[in-house]
Amino acid sequence: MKALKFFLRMWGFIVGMVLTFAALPVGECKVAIDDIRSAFIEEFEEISRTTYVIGHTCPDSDTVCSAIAYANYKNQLNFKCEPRISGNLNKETNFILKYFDVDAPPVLKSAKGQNIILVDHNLAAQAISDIEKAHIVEIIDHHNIFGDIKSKKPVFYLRMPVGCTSTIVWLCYRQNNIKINKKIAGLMFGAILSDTDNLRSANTTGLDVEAAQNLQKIAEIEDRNKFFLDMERDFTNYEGISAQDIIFTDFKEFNAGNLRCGWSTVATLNVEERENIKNRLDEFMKTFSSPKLDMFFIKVHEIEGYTAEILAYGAGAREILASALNLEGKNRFILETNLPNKKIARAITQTIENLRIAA
Ligand SMILES: [Mn+2]
Repeated sequence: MKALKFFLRMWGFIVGMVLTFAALPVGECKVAIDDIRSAFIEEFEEISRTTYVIGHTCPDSDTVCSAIAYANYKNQLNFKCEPRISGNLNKETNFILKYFDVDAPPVLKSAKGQNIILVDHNLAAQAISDIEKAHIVEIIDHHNIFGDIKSKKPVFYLRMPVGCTSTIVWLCYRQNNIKINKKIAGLMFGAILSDTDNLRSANTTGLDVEAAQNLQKIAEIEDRNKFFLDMERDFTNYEGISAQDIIFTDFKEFNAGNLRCGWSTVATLNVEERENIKNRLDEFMKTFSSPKLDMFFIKVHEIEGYTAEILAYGAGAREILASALNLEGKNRFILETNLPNKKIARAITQTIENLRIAA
């Protein structure tokens, strides 16, 4: 009897172990995922036609590089895909493409009637203008879901809370055991550094770090920091650009309580440049006024050491900023580690609302 009990117990243990380990490898699932993906694309009558992979308007490096890398990935799986862009490339993206000797994708003039894969966005306002007339077959993205892109049929929607779309594309290659060539690796590497500020921004995940390390090796880049600074040098060169243009290149507005605030973000290369630009912008702001804004904030950050200084203009703006950042009594608002704009804007809004309640 004892022997039987022991045998049953051991049998249960062995079966349990087998089931556990059988469930661990995801190899079997990967094939299934790709079957689903191809089934969706094949449902469209125009399957023999090319599917265009395209990112958002005002293209940045992630949107362009992910479109190229994802089209390349789909082609390895025997789909007919080509990357497209929806606007002019910025200096940073031009640097990456030139560095790895890759041609810029052509501009897609119209999405009407085309098979489209969206990368790096899921918002109609950021998509090519006639997106509602397209057959969207996939969305690969890492942003919040706004949900105003409509599809006529079920789409393959791959969305992960990581720092960069290229990290998701890298994962697609890995999960399907598809070799990444040096050029494609370089593009994805550049995109990840761009979207994560060289793996330092608050949205950087372990997966972004792993992807960047792997891609850096394939792309044969020796020094990541040097590559990043080279990539940003042109992008942060404001020679010949007016203070007003610098301030309004990356500008947003937000409501804080009953106040309307302006927020400008300016990237510089290092602390010295941060100081230079700060002085230029501060000089300009003494003469600037906007009738519809109550407060105006400018964040000048530098990418070498990842510090920032925030400038505040308008009645009470400095006091509110000091309180929001816990920097009361300081005459300059310097962040030893750069913070996301959203986080600062939220703190400002909270401070203003608290004041309103107290009053
Ligand atoms: Mn992105």
